[in-house]
Amino acid sequence: MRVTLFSHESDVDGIFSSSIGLIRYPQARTFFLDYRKESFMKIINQIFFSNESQEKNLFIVSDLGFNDSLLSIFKSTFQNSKNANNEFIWVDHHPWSKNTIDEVSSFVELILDNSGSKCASELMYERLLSGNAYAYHLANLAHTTDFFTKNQYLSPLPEIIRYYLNFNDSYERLSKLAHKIANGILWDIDMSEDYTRYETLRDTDKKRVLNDLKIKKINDLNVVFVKSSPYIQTSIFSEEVFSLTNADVAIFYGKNGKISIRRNNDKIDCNAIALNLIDGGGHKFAAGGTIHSDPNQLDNIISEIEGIIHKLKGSINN
Ligand SMILES: [Mn+2]
Repeated sequence: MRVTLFSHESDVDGIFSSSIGLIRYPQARTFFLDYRKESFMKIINQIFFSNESQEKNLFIVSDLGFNDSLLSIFKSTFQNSKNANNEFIWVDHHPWSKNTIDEVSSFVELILDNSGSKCASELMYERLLSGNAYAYHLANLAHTTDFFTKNQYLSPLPEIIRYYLNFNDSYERLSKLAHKIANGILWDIDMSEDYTRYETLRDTDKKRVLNDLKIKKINDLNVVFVKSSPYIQTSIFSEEVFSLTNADVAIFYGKNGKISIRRNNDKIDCNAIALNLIDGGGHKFAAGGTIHSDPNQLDNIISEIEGIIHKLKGSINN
């Protein structure tokens, strides 16, 4: 059987989901994707071209929410491929629309959790390796990272992942990392050397970014706007930003209009804001998307976020 694993590229949960898949299927090919349409088209292409192979295919997608705008193309791809005797498992903890679930559930085994209490790695563990002590440990570490519970130590993998995403060969680097983790290696000499290089780049960028912070009061929220950097791991850095500013919400913005949202308390859900952005998604603690307005003007970013928060707070208070 040919096994292909598609997983989220940008965090511990995504990489660990893939590693758990690799413990179960060491022969699997791995793909690491983001939320752009092109990424989802990679899934569709892989499924489409596999129909020609004689061997049976198993496709596992993990830690990626569904892109509803691609529903009909996914549906026909699944349908054709099912006829070729292929199998699909989609494991996810982001919210799925009822319509999508209804439309795809006869082609795909859906392992979804929308309780907001599990990460994708835990669902992968339960579905693929229930009872395996090492996979359980990985799932648990991913949970600690995803839910910011800080109840156990994790080597600086979130930052190593952030660092690797900056390279042209990020795919090879992430894939190697996922294989190491599948083999029980959570830290080694290569990671240690990479981390030292990374720290220099990160600290230079941190200084620059902290000089440019903007804080704005929107309704009852203090919102801090922070320039993002490819060398800064947003969730970890957001804690530093919160302790410096005592803001309720942090909006990290990049040149391309990409926004990451983190919160300091439960006054607002990050994904509620993100759902008003282009391709927005995520969960209560962390979410992201792309703004509609010109991303080169901070004022535009601020007023778009302001509009969204007014809308959300208005609909709650009135
Ligand atoms: Mn996740």
